[in-house]
Amino acid sequence: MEMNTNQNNISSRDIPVIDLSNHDEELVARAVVKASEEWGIFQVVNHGIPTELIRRLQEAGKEFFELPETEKEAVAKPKDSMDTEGYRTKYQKDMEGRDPWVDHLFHRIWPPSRVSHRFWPKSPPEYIKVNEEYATHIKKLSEKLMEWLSEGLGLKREALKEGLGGETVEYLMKINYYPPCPDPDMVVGAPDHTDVNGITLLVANEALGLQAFKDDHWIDAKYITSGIIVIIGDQFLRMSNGKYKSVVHRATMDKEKTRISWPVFLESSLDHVFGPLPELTTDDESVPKFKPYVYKDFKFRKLKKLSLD
Ligand SMILES: O=C(O)CCC(=O)C(=O)O
Repeated sequence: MEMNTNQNNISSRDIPVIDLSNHDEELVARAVVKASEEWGIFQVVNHGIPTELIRRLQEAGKEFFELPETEKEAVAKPKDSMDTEGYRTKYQKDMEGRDPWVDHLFHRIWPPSRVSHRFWPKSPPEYIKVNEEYATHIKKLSEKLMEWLSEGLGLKREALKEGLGGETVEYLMKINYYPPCPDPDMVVGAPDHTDVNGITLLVANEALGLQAFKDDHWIDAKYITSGIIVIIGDQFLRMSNGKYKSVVHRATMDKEKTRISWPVFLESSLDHVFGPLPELTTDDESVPKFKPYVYKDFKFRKLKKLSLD
């Protein structure tokens, strides 16, 4: 059946919420695996990242975006840069040609060898410290999730992390800043898409906007204070040989409130080759459903909307 992501069908079903503080780790791991198989998106609570740190991260990001444009331009993405890092304002039309209504900041937060402070705001002064602390925590949480997801594939705990590139896996912080929008039909926040990377961990402020597409319906991601939304991306869909879903999602606009979101994308370094994990396709019944790709080529083809095998 063809997927119609344009319809405005909103469902009252909720994206799964998983409490990581439950002492029965097997139960938690099973919930993470099930949500990744059936939804490709879920929200985790009591995940070990201090509420106060998330509050400080949000405050620092908000303060940066509230600076005058000239100050934000200090970390602008250079015009001739082929890389993602830097600040950009309203740049990409959606499929229907609607104008975007969002400003972005991208910078890597891990590994240290790939961190360039050139693109980290110097104002507010605590921006750097908060992001460094957040990087340590998000790395730990994401590695735990990857361990459970690897075991859910019947593999050793390190399998997905290693398949994504091990210690060379890059953590890319993005801040989306969506000002209030008087006419949401004319502009777009984030258009329908799946994430190109392995897995994304996102926090947002209290203005609603993130929606996931499931069973022909758009489903609102509920706001939970300090909740972290986990999104399975194309790399994990492929590495799991189709077992984990990369969810179609979008961000809508609020008429009155400014919405801000902080996704952290875990992705391979550009020259890394990824594809269905070899251990999953050893017997005759489990043929690889996807071809291996150098991540750089995969990203390029996806961006240019070229076919992908
Ligand atoms: O703002 C959001 O909640 C979603 C953002 C998103 O999907 C993206 O930046 O790729």
